[in-house]
Amino acid sequence: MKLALFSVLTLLYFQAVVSVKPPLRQHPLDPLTNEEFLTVQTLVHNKYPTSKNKVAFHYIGLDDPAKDYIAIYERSLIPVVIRRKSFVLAIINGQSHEIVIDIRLKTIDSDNVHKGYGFPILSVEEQGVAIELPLKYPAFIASVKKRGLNLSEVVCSTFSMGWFGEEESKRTVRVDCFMKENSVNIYVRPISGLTIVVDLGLQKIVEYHDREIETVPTAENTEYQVSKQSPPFGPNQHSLTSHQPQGPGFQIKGHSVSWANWKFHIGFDVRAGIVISLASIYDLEKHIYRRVLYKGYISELFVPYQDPTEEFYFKTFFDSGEFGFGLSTVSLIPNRDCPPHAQFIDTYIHSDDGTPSILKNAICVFEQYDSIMWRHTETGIPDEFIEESRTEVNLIVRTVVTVGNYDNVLDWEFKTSGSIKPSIALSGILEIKGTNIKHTNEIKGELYGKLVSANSIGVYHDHFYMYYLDFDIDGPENSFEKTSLKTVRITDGSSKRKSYWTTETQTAKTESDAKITIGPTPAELVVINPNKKTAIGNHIGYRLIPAIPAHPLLTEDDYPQIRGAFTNYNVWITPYNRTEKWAGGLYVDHSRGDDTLAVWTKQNRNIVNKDIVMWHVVGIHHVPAQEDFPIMPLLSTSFELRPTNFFERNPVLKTLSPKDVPWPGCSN
Ligand SMILES: *[C@@H]1O[C@H](CO)[C@@H](O)[C@H](O)[C@H]1NC(C)=O
Ligand SMILES: *[C@@H]1O[C@H](CO)[C@@H](O)[C@H](O)[C@H]1NC(C)=O
Ligand SMILES: [Cu+2]
Repeated sequence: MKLALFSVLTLLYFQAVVSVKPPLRQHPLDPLTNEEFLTVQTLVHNKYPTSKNKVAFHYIGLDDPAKDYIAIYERSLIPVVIRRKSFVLAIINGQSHEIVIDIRLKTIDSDNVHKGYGFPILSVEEQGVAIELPLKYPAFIASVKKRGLNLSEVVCSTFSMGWFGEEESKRTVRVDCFMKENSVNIYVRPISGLTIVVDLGLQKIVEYHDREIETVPTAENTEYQVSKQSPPFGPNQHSLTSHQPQGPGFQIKGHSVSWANWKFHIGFDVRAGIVISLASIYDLEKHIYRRVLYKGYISELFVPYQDPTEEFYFKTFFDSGEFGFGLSTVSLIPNRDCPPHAQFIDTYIHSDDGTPSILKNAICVFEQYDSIMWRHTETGIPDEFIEESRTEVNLIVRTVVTVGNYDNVLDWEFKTSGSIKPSIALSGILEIKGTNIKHTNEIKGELYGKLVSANSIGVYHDHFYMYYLDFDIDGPENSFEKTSLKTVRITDGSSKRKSYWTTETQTAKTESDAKITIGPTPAELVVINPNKKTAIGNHIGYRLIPAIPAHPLLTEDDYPQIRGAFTNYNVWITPYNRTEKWAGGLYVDHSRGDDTLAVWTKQNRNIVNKDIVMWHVVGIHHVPAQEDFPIMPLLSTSFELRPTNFFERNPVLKTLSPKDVPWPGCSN
């Protein structure tokens, strides 16, 4: 033993002497590096040489380490061996393979063929091939000519097709085409009346119909590039600077962030996009970091359009499972998407041949001098005037995911008071359906949307974001409590009042108890640690302050709703299960809804004093209006995870406001 310890110390000493700056140790939750992607690519290619096999990588990600392993990793003082494994979905000779690779040992641990329904995420490259096909397809060229349009000004885009009860499913996409003539705003200029279906395996058009002709909306007033706009500009906005003379209040080491009383890890995945892990908050009284969230990310985004005609019925998108939130993450624009004092993190994504490429400025981190943390003006004490106010400084972690026409601005906001506030803001361009109608007085019958400009229908649709929130409130064993607020009638004349309200708390025993529809009856939804109490005896916990609820309006037997059944409730609780990551299923393209959260929870498992996961649906019903055209100002929604008897008292009671910065020309 002594000898071994001696060798370790010698080794450490030796390393300290040799390397001036030791390389940053990899964290087991770090996203795959460039080299790791290449190792995965090589190992799969070694097993399936591309000379003899057709190999396409549809997902390469980190294979989640077991939570027990992470607990050991976090506790150990001596560095443990970093486990690095990758989970791969590859289509090899037409079959979906699930491959687990040990990156460190350079071995393939397992390789199974998926036999069920559905297909993996579409690759960017195969979609790139599909959108070129119509431009060389004689029937399409004839249709373009018939409409009097210029083929050189046509661009096309791919749309996942869903599943509508057909017995056999192939990997197909619909292709819609648009005019890019005189405006880059292609999505508001669709060429209507065409059905183009491309088989991604065959890479050819397998179905084509030219149905009817509706006017292509004109390019007039659709441009949004500032360089193409003419005056007058306005309203005017004055300059504003941000200046942190002491530097940023946060530190990023690799992918680990520490700021104020928080520390957490930022991961990234080609499917999930940004992943927040190991979020812990420092307790000033207990002198320890206390775990709040083991992991949080957007598990799926379901966007069903509400036009059942041939033109639009299939448009029921699952943006994460079909297109990849990570693959659709875009580089942030410094000083525009994030303030001047932001710091950026790059990440890697991969192509369908497995080659990694860097995505610059994928994530930004910055402090926001927001508003008031707490305040009070006291006028009730004679001869004394008390006013106390503390500035609130928050930390924002931001990404933007642009899936085709829509831009999703996704923030994780951390507050020193212990709250985590995820928010979503939508921008981008409406999906427009062309029409011959130029004015609302020409409307006869159902439009399935609103006229937002001449010849342009903004089709009704929803955006349902499904958040995966694996709480570990002071440890993994947690319970879920619903505290209902209910009216009590006073009938015995004991008060001048006739009623009051009080609370009634129930612990959800099983998954069924925890399927929550947020409605008119108010309730507090709290994840507690049933094994820990505050000094005065309350169970420590974190409360969900939900987003404004949006309930699905499709019938439960409708095919898109079967696939998107995870939106049937606003909140769900499941016992933690490493494979239950994707609320819409692992294989979402052409899925049949047999691997959704709604199906898993039918097991009605016990969730008392267990490692539990909360699933929260944040929805927006979108009835388009003229202001959404030609490009939509941010439309936002958010929710809050707020400490509830987690601390003994207000945890920011003794937090000082940041020092005032002297500024030239300012008197105070
Ligand atoms: C069609 O578009 C191309 C490319 O923009 C342009 O060069 C050409 O002049 C257009 N043809 C007609 C007939 O407008
Ligand atoms: C984890 O989830 C999968 C899918 O729902 C299920 O098949 C499996 O039995 C679960 N494992 C445990 C330990 O519950
Ligand atoms: Cu919308």
